[in-house]
This record gives sequence, structure tokens and C-alpha cells, in this order.
Amino acid sequence: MASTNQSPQYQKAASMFLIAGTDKERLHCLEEMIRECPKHKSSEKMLANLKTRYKKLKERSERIKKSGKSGGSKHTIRKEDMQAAIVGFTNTGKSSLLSLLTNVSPEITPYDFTTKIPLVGMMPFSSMQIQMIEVPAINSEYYDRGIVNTADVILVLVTDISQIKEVMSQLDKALGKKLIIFNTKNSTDNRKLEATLKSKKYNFTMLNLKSPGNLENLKERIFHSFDKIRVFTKEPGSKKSERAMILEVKSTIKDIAKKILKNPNMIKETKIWGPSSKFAGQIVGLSHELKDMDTVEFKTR
Ligand SMILES: Nc1nc2c(ncn2[C@@H]2O[C@H](COP(=O)(O)OP(=O)(O)O)[C@@H](O)[C@H]2O)c(=O)[nH]1
Ligand SMILES: [Mg+2]
Repeated sequence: MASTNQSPQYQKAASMFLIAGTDKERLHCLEEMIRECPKHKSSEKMLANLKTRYKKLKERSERIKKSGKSGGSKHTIRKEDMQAAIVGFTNTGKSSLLSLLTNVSPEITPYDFTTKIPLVGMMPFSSMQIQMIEVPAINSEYYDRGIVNTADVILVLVTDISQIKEVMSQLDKALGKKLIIFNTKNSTDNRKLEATLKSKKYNFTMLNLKSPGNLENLKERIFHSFDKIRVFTKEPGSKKSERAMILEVKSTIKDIAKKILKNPNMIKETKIWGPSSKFAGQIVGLSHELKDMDTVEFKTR
């Protein structure tokens, strides 16, 4: 595009366009260029060109925005790789749980229905970031089925046994694994409660949000609900990697080899440490199934 005879404003917008980092910025620059482009016969073609570029870019960014939405939801929340939705009746401690586990501090009140829009926070866990969404109370008009249906994990927060069935009955279209978090704020006999929940074979954990104690166990439970495992890698003679790779549960040596080596045929020998090994440094084949917190060492040709 010839920049001769263009105003300084046009030239500035054109160079900003080239270094823009986002579509939003690019669109902004193009708007400026269209505005600044001379409106006479000889630049007609150039102006048409700019308008086409603007339209195409606008369509593209609109498409990206849409695909980031969780299906059918009223709210635009970009779904991260690992997303958990906190679901339950009002006053069960959803906001308290969100602020306990993530970087956000929502309003926590003893009144009903405080949360009218879904709130999003990130929970750091073992070098991952798990997205947590507090969904407005299931018995309110603000409840957002769309988010719940597409979340990878659903944390069912209850303060009373009778709530479990009621919440579950509304989760029939929800695909994610469900973990019941029993907030013991109204419980007088936790041991009896635990026995009852066990006898009903619920997938549950108990928690007192006012004195939660060590949160690592809860975070572990939430992580395991995603059906993923953490696997460390190492090279012969060196220490294991600092960050774990996140793999689907039941992944094999072959799966991880495909991810980290260009050609799995390069492997001469594989050794394994951790929960899936019979003993430290056991030599295993490609079909060996990995477990959470394993360490794998590849010796290559
Ligand atoms: N004593 C006690 N109060 C709690 C506990 N969890 C939540 N609450 C209180 O219950 C009320 C509702 O909590 P909130 O997190 O806003 O619930 P939400 O409506 O589900 O988001 C607030 O007054 C909290 O302080 C708990 O474990 N123990
Ligand atoms: Mg709330």
C-alpha cells in the first residue's frame, strides 16, 4: 500500500497496524486509516481495500469470541482447559469457596441470592491454573445452565443431605464429573454425617469453610475429578523436570513419548519412578500405563 501523499495521521495508524498485538488494536488502526484515507478518485481502490480488510478482521474476531463461549450460556466466559463450576443453593458457601481457592474475593453475605452473575477465579495448583466459576444459586433466576452443562467438573456444594438429590436432579445434562463438597457449617455430628454419606456411596468430601484447615487435600480431589494426571520427565543423569506434563488419565509411555519426542522410535530404553512403578527405575515398555506423579526417563539413540 503506497504511503506517499498520505497524511501523517494515516502513516502513524499504518505503522501502528503493523506492530499491533491484538485484533482489537488492528481494527482500531484500520478505522483510523479509513478515516484518514483521501476520499478522491485516485484512492478509491485503496479505500475499498481497507474496508475489505476491516470487514474480514471484524468477522474473524467475532468468530473467535463466539467459539470461546461456553455453549448456550448467557455470559461470555472464556473456557480454560480445566474448568470447574461451583453449583448449589443459596447460602451454601459458594462465594466463600471461590475466595478460599482462587484469587478473587466475591461479596460474601448472609443474605440470599447475592451472586447474580457467574464469577470467575483461577486456582493455582501444581503449576497449573484451574478455572473456577461460581454459578448463581441453582434455585434463583440467575442460575446459568449453559456454563454448568459444559464445565469439565462440577463442585456440588451443599449444607444439608437433602440438597444433594435436588441439585443432582438438575444436572442431568451436565457432562462433567461431579464432586460433592459438604459444607459442615450446620452439622452437629460430622462423624455421623460422614458415615451416612459413605453409606450412600456419594463421591464427596467434607469441609468447614470457616476453619478449612489444609486445602491441599481438597485441591487434589478437585484436580483428580478432571481425570488427568501429572507426569514428570527426566533425562538420564539429570534431575526430573520442575513442571509436570498434564495428561489424560490412563495415558501410556507411548502417549507421552509422542508429545515430547519428534519420533518415538528414537527411544532406546524407558525407566519409571513413582506410583506406577514396581520399584524405582523400573524398565518399562511403550504400553505401560502411567499414574499421577510418575517420573519418566527416556534414553534415546
Ligand atoms: N459458620 C460458618 N458460616 C459459613 C460457612 N460457609 C459459609 N458461611 C456463611 O454463610 C453465608 C453465605 O456464604 P456465601 O459464601 O456468600 O454463600 P453463597 O450464597 O453460596 O455464595 C455467609 O454469611 C458466610 O459467612 C461455614 O463453613 N461456617
Ligand atoms: Mg455467592
